[in-house]
Parts: sequence; structure tokens; C-alpha cells
Amino acid sequence: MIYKQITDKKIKGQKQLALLIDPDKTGLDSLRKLIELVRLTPPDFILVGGSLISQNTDEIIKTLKNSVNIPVILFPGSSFQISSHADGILFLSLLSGRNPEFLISHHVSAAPLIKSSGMEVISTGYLLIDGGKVSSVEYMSNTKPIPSGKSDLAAATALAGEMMGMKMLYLEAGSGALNPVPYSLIEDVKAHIDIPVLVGGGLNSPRKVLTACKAGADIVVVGNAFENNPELLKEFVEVVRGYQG
Ligand code: 1GP
Repeated sequence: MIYKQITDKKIKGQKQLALLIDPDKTGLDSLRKLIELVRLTPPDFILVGGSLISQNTDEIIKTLKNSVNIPVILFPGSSFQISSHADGILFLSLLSGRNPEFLISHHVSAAPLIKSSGMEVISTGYLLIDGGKVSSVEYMSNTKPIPSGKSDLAAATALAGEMMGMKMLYLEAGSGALNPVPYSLIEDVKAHIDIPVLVGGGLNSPRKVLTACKAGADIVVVGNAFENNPELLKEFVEVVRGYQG
């Protein structure tokens, strides 16, 4: 059970690293290279997804499942990105936005397929935080991010998500964000909720990853940094593993 692994580690104060693979930005060659590195220094999870619809998702997930022994979790940008080969899915609801399509609509379309696949479903409140530039999520979902200085709004939204029964909360600055989710915002959100918190977007150096961990992130998500330089994986895994609160 993926969620049990997450909560067990959270209870022990162990931080976790999720490697994000965007099928639209990952060709077979870079996937093979990444797999080699993942075998040497495995992160805790692999997330697969992105804002655009990709033909590749199924193929990438099958290749990963045949090559590595860590959970592969869907991180879908829409209901078109469901692959029955994944171990689980972050069933995301874009709580920071007011677009019903991303709050509940895609979910209705995808629910029967997800149910029949038997994959583990982890309902996750997804909060887009202003990362200093227009993100793909903002553009594609047609929703506004929460201003990065408004941690009270983020905390109230996170709390509402927890009250609605969400199992995790994802603070997203957007892929390649200029500014990652601020320390104080992560800290404020953590002070209001007990469910595990993922933080991603613009975490492109060990120092930024460490800062997110210190602020309270239970899981840090990194995509872009590894797309640019897959060799960074080892260093990032070591920073997260070695974290002592
Ligand atoms: C994006 O939070 C993830 O959805 C990861 O962001 O690609 O900037 O690491 P990066």
C-alpha cells in the first residue's frame, strides 16, 4: 500500500523524494538513462504526468514497471492520462481554483476506469501557488494560483481539503517555477493540517529541497532538474534520505 508507506515514513519523520516524469518531455533514450540512475539510487516514488495529453504515458509506465521496483504513481493533468498499469494515482482536485472541470468533472469521467484497473487511489487536494510566472497548470486549468504571500488562504484551503476527506495535500508552484513554494507558506499549511504534504515546482537544487523539507514538506517532487541533468538524482536522494529534522 503506497499510502501506508507514506504515512509510516511521515510518522517516523522521514522525508521522501518523488521523481516526476513528464511523458511529453521524456523520450525513450532519456527514460533508459533515468532508469539506470534510479536503479543505482532509487527515489521513494516515481510520478508520471504533465499538463498536456500524451500518447506515451502507457508505454512509459509499462517500461518503468518492468525495470524498477518502486511505486509508479499517476499524476494526471486530465482524465485522458489514465494508465491501468500504474500502481496508484494521485486523484487530484484543484482546490485553489474555481473551475469545476478540475474540481470534479474529469474525476467523474475517469472514476469507472480507475476502479476497474484496481490501482490504489489517493485523493489529493492540489493547490497551485504563484511561482513567479504563468505555469502550465494555470494556463491549462484556467484558474488563478494562490498568491505566494497569502499563506492564510493556502492554509484555509488546505484545511478545507482535509475536512473534505482528502488524504494528501500538494503545494504546487508549477513546473520550472522561478520561485518554489515559500518556506512560510509550507509552514503555515503544515500548522493547520495533519495529512501528508507534497511540495513541488522549481526545486532545482539540493538547497531548495532541503528548505522545503525543513519547512515541513513530507514529500518533495522534482521533475525539471532531472530533465536537465539526470545525474543530479543521486545528490537529491542523499539530501532527502539524510534529512534529520
Ligand atoms: C510540477 O511540482 C512538479 O508539477 C515538479 O516541478 O518540474 O519544477 O521540478 P519541477
